[in-house]
Amino acid sequence: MEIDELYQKFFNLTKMREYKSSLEIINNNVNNFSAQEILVKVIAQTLNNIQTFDEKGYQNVSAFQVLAAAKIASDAIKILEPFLKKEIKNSIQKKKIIIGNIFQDYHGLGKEILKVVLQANGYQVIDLGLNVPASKFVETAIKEGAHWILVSAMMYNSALGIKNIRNELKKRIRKDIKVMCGGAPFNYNSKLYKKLKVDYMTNNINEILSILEKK
Ligand code: B12
Repeated sequence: MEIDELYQKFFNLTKMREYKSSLEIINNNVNNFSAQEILVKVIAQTLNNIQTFDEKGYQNVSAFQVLAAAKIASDAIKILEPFLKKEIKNSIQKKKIIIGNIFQDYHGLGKEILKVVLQANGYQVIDLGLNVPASKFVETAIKEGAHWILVSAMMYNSALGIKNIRNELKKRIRKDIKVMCGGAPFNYNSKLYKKLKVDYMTNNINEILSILEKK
């Protein structure tokens, strides 16, 4: 089976809210593909494609289907976590990284994927969770001696709040703490992160790792 075929099967089962079979197909394929590939090309893709709209703006799936897909994805991520840790042997970095969803944003699945990938690569991740005020990101980074804040946003309006992280850093004169952001709104507007005074933006997992390694 190719990865695209696994995606299609997982997508169809998830859309039909087939909880058991969706997780079964992940379990049956953990040894056929890398865990990171399944996370990005199967699970993240499924969530991003589950909800489409017709020309009148009506959704093709119900809110229940989206919620069920989120639950399936969250449990599938848990299945993959130990495999990801086994795959990555280079676990010597001990950099602390603060992650979280910006204020008013409860779309935590992208952040979960980010978290398991970072942990598997040896980073010490401090996850502040969902709906996190800008000041909390900055206070925690300072308290923990972390030099990176990674912030996730899935909605345009919540993404705008990311700008407050830079304001809080300025207030405390902490130019040494870098901010990286990611999430759907940044795919549609490539200049948005600059407007929010963020240092880096990417939605590509490999790129996240190479930015963190270089800086
Ligand atoms: C699943 C989902 C939900 C679930 C979330 C469950 C959960 N536990 O996360 C539920 C049902 C709860 C939900 C609720 C709502 N949602 Co919603 N949701 C979605 C959906 C279908 C998929 C999002 C998702 O999980 N994607 C998969 C993940 C894995 O992708 P990702 O987050 O992009 O992450 C990847 C990368 O972006 C990157 N990344 C992510 N974060 C970061 C951070 C950094 C630092 C880096 C470097 C990279 C990075 O790495 C990840 C792995 O590859 C999208 C539609 C879509 N196609 O995007 C709508 C969507 C985001 N939702 C939307 C809306 C409007 C809402 C609600 C307001 C609906 C309502 N009326 O109540 C609420 C708001 C809740 C809130 N305040 O946050 C809108 C936002 C529109 C906008 N203007 O911005 C969307 C786009 C749907 C739409 N087209 O209208 N939602």
